[in-house]
Amino acid sequence: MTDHFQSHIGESDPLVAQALADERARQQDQIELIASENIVSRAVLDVLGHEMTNKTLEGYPGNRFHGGGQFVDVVEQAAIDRAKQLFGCDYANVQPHSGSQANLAVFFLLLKPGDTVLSLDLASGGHLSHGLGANLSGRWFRAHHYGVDATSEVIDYDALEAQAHKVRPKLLIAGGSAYPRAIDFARMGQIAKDVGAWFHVDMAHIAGLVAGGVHASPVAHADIVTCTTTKTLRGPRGGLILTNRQDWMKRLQSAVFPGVQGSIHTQVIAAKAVCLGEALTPAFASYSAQIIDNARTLASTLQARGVRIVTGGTDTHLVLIDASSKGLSGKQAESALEAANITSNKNPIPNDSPRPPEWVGLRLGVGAATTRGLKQAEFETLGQVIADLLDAAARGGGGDDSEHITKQARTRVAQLCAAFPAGA
Ligand code: DSN
Repeated sequence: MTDHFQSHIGESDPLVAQALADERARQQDQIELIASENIVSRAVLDVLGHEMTNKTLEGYPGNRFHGGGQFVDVVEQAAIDRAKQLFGCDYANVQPHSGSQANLAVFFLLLKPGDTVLSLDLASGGHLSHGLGANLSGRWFRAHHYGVDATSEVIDYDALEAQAHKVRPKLLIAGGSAYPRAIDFARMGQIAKDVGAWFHVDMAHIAGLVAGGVHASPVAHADIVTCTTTKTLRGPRGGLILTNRQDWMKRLQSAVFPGVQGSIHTQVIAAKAVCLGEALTPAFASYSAQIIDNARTLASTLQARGVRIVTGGTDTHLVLIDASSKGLSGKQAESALEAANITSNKNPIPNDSPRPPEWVGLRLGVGAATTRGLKQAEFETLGQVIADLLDAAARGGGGDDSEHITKQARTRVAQLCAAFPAGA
């Protein structure tokens, strides 16, 4: 393939050029079901490779510490205005380098070391930046976690309310990385008010669904909202912070810069502006609706083949499989799919082992494949292929049977990849 990378980078750095070409081919030749991934538009890709990356700037539009920022000001202001319009809020900070950095800025704004936070348990779908012991948030704050109902596997809001009254958090956090159901932001916001806590929603995974109007928005219920611009929002790697709290706006700016970050990633901010502009279009709303239809089709197809789906279904882009329903660990299930060029990740499920090798969850997300154009019919095919692979892995022993199923699955995946090319 002769392209930009081979002609330009190939001369100066063949190793990197080869890895880039291989990665492009990998993306084209597999079906991406990692829930935090997506396929950005050509416009977003082009912007990420623009000379704007050369520009160093600190501060905010109109008030920079370095000269020459007039054109970056244009794109940062556009990103701010579009984020405000898209999510219906009064203030947006588009500078966080990631979702975790956005969360860190919120903690820096609102908390002191030793303060109490209450967030979703990791095995119930929470995120490591919400108070996990290995993360700064778990070391500096007293983190308590709420979980899900043992039977429905949906957040147990009554238990959460009782726990909030008991531990009296300064910050109640909603959201995570593997919770497939709609979150009741109104109820959680009320619980936070009742116990005198601030309510922070990390909508990283579902931001695109909120933008597209297929998941309730947290903005009216939360004091502060963070998200990434990757995942369902289908933008560059980076974070956003949104709030309607007029009294926090200035302090929040300082919490991001110089609180937890230095100079901005100028070209990424331009790419955020493009992604937010795309998310404001009717086409994006249709895309979000298709995500929900696709995820539900995938879940019901797998269920009909005897695969247990955590919570019994999905309201989002996520389908969380209990691989133990087929006698497999999450890692075994992930490997079985990977052998047929379907990419996913092992994940804990509620009440899972704390040890990753023993996790029995497999997390699937339909955002990227939906961008390729796969609809319900293709997700039904994909569900059958995945069930075949899990059944073959469960029978174990490798051998002809397993090789035959994997080969057949690879062929069907290759057909889907050819029919629905990745990227522009
Ligand atoms: N939080 C990780 C995930 O959900 O995969 C990365 O964004």
